[in-house]
Amino acid sequence: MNHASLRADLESLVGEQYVVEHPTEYHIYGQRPLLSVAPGSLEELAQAVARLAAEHVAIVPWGGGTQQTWGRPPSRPFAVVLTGRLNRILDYTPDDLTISVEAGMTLGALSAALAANGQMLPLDAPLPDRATIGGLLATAMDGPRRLGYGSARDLLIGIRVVEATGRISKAGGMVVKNVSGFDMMKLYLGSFGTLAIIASANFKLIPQPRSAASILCRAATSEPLWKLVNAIASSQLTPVAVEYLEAIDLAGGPFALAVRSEGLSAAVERHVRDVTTFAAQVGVQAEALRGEAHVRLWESINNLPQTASVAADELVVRITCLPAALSRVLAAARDVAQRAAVSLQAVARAINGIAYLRVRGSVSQLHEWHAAVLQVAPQTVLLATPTSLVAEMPAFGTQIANLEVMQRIKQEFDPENLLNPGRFVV
Ligand SMILES: Cc1cc2nc3c(=O)[nH]c(=O)nc-3n(C[C@H](O)[C@@H](O)[C@@H](O)COP(=O)(O)OP(=O)(O)OC[C@H]3O[C@@H](n4cnc5c(N)ncnc54)[C@H](O)[C@@H]3O)c2cc1C
Repeated sequence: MNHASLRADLESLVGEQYVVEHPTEYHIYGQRPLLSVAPGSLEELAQAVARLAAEHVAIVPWGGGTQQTWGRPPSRPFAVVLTGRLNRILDYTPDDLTISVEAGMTLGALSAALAANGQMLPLDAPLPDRATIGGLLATAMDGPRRLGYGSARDLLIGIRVVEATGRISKAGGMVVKNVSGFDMMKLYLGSFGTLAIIASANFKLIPQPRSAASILCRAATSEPLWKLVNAIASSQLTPVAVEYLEAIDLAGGPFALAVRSEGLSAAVERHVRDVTTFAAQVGVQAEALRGEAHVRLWESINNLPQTASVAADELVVRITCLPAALSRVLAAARDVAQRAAVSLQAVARAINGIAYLRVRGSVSQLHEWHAAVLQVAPQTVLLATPTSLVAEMPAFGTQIANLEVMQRIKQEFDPENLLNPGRFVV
């Protein structure tokens, strides 16, 4: 690679102040980038990617940097392409309940803009004031409210990306009902930036609810809470989140269930009443939280999987399993934690079969815990790993579905393996 001419070309493209050689930020598991470049428009992004590709330089797309420890570290030297300057609203007609935003916009900024019109994009992410829309889509991050509103997969209606060659392409559009056909945009969801850099995304929106409250149910053991989950799941109630919690400070007990209701006041009050009744039937205390206490509880639930500031002895994982298997999987994870003497915190989308866990202990304890958890939950993904373990632990579990299909798609999109090399399963 000719460093000097690459740097000069990128500087003339995006402006001198937006290219930094060997920046001190943006390191991943101790690896520092060759350079960072911050394009200010879609065209600059496309041209910067084309220029890096021409020099065969690997690229790590970088949004807010909150999920850069997910998966594996880059397998060779890389440049980071920052999306932070691509943070504008491109198209927003509140009456249509649709919006188009650039990928570097944070979820927090987007939520604030929508709140001004009484609307929302009901996606939850850790550290919303840093997490960008691009990063959220690339990791297919999901939050507790996916129970009520669906995940990004259900809210995304269009996407614009820059491919590994610098070519701009788009899929979907700005209408809620797109014509049928091969749904290309879903490919980029959860692709960890290995197929293209997401430049902008279009979403359908939801009116903000008139009223919201939580019912927090605490128990000394987990069993009655799973009975409560079953009672809620088989009832007519439609809470937007049913979250199982272990060792969460704000929940105020070793085990808890947080049920979130949003909508008309009468519907919210019915949830409070009925969930309290179900809780009493299984011998569990229930408390209604409103206003600030309700908001803070969900912030702490959303932030549990954050990986922007993990301790050196901390492992953060995402487990997916059949919803019916979740209580068994979490009990096994807890038993092993007790045996290995590691501390464990968990939040779990109780009706969706998804859990996020934080575990702390020595390297050998974490190793023991993780190996045992893989036995019961082979689809356990590592979100943050102690640096000394990152090379040995299987980042995407031991049961990877459709690997061959993913390899063929990667080969088609990025034959030189320039985008996030080593990060994902392909
Ligand atoms: C190892 C790995 C492989 C991936 N493979 C693909 C892929 O093949 N295609 C793709 O589009 N993206 C794939 N991705 C990319 C992406 O990150 C997906 O995890 C993402 O698209 C998940 O979608 P989701 O958010 O809807 O599902 P998730 O949030 O992952 O949730 C999975 C849901 O499926 C349920 N579930 C799990 N097993 C079963 C089962 N056997 N029967 C019924 N329900 C079940 C769980 O209860 C859970 O509700 C893969 C990611 C990883 C880490």
